[in-house]
Amino acid sequence: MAALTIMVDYSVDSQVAILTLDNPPVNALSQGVRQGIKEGVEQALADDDVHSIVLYCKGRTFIAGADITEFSQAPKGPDFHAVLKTMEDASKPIVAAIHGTALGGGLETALCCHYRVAVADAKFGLPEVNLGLLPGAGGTQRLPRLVGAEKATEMVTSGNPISAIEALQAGLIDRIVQGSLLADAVAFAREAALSNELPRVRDRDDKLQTARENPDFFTQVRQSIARKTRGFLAPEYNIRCIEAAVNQPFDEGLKTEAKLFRELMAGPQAAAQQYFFFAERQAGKVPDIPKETPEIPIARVGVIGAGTMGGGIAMNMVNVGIPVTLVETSQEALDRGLNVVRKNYENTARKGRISDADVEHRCGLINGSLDLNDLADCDLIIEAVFENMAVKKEIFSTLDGLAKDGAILASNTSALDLNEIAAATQRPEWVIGLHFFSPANVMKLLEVVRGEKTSVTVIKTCMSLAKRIRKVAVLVGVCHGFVGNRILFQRQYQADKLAHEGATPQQVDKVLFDFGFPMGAFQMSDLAGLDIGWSKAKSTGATVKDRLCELGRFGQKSGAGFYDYDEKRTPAPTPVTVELFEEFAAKAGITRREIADEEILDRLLLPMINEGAKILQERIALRASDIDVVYVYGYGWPVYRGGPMHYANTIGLDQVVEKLRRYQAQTGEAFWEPSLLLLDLAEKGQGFS
Ligand code: 3H9
Repeated sequence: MAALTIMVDYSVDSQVAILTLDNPPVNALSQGVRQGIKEGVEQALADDDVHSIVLYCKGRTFIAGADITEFSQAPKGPDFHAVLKTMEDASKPIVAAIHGTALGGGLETALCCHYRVAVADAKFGLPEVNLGLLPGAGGTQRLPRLVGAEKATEMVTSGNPISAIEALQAGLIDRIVQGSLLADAVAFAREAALSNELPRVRDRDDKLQTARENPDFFTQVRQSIARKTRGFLAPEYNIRCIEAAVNQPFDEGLKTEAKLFRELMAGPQAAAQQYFFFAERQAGKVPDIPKETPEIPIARVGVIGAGTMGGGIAMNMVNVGIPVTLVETSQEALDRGLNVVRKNYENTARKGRISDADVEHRCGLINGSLDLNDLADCDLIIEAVFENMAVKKEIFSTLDGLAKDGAILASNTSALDLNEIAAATQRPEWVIGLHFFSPANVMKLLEVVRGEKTSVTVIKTCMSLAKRIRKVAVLVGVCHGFVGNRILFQRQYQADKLAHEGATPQQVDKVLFDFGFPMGAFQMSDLAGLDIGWSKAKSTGATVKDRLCELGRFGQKSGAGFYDYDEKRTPAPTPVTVELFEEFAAKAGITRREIADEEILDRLLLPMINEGAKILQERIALRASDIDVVYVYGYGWPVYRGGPMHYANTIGLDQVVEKLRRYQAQTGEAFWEPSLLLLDLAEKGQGFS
């Protein structure tokens, strides 16, 4: 075997040239790969003893796409399009041998081969949309020619990969191999050489016919994804490319694709989404945990509390086959919790996402109990009762007496002092916070809260467990509200103030919705429930929220809160809320006024950025990008704006400081004082990095 570049080897097996790519971890199309493929194909074409070529990848996957780290660098080495042209125009058949994931530029490379064979568990996709892009190397023009415009549109707008069997049925691949991938691909190449055919995807046209005959097709696609893709540019650009594939000759379509790709690549959304791709992966890395740190095997989990959170947490575990002991204080509460879990699974089964047998299997993995002693054999026990320090301390003290040695004791607290909870045990190093977000079976974020004494083994185990249950974990330190809620408190405070000063809740919410959040601050409060931490007996009616609760307006669940709700839970503005804000404003001597949307947005977002900077300064978060991961996955910050810290970088930290100072001068409030870190970075002309 001869090395063409350090990433590509060339060998010949009885007239079949084999190009072996080796660029761990995912065989991205880095410069050395592109160069190696081009030289390898040219060498094989020049070699009279070679009649066909196989493109094969070492390691865990076929090419998973362009090398994203190269996007921010000046282009080097052979142009990707030139490499693909050499392949597509080759006078000897090329066979792509696919395992793992053929994604993005990887699938585009395979589409420029004459044939594609794959192992049964391979996956195929064009996920560029998730990076704010479109497949810019012919993918939008070639894929619909093989699988039809309908399937191609679905793949490029969702970014979701398809399985080998689906790919075979759709015509994307030619064969699923059962034996050794390389040996079978070589055998396939021999057959191909005998056939004397060189099928090029670009020459196909038949599969585009259905879309051509349906003039409403693209309108329907746009309508069907409008809600899900609101605010994002890339899905629409991807659709335009498929439209070009349907309506333009191939080479014209390629030009359209190239033009739209360049536009996206130059824009802020692609930058934000690519930043976020790496931010998400970075979040899993904890610098002070040595590689050799052992992990505790988690074979059984205990969950205390079968409410919305406890039930959702249990579902996460049984979804990946981890049995759960779910403990409640009364049979009624336990039955209610178990019923909700079953209903959730039955709904998922009704949508066809799991089978009826899955429903039974998963429900069967949850063992309900009324006795904390049943948690004695659990490797991890997660307390998910309501937010009350005294109750939590009592539970942890009890757990200390009954949990086995080496069991991790976790609290799902969303704001309380984890160190105080840990101090209720004799084993604080085994105590950690696992802050799931509601609904816990859906939301991707998990804040892993590191107490003063939490051991690195416990942290490492919990970070791994998060991956296993398909969550994105972010490690945070102890403070009131940790990263997510602490920042949110600032936004809520301003939202409330704005409503006192003259903005309506729907104006505030619309500003946030238009920015890209799925809902605004008041709708979010209504969803969470206004009665959290409120009791009829102790209510003083001191805030608008208290008064709403006194009126029985607890939020969505009672059909009314800041808004009125119909049976479909659609919010409608109500004079009740506005009158309450007017009454409170009058009492406080606030003159109500019209407030511009721009001021509302500033006053909601700038304090979040400032609080994020304080969190970094206090080392509650390891890095600015971790805060962004918390906000995108836990609070609906639009990923095309990167997260609050990335967003601050795009505005410029000097601008952030200037605006904070302006509001400080206007109001005289210390609230607006910029954090020291923010001041320092702004002065140096730097961003959060
Ligand atoms: C594209 O192709 C544009 C084209 O249309 C051409 C235009 C002209 N580049 O996710 P993991 C790194 S755009 C560079 O933890 P997994 C990743 O950062 C691309 N690096 O593993 C991580 O590094 P580290 C279209 C990449 O097993 C490590 O690999 N393709 C790339 O959970 C492991 O990643 C995509 O969007 C890359 N393309 O998942 C696919 N991909 O260890 C993006 C990964 O230092 N990739 N890395 O943190 C993925 O979806 C997943 O990585 C994959 C593996 C499913 C492949």
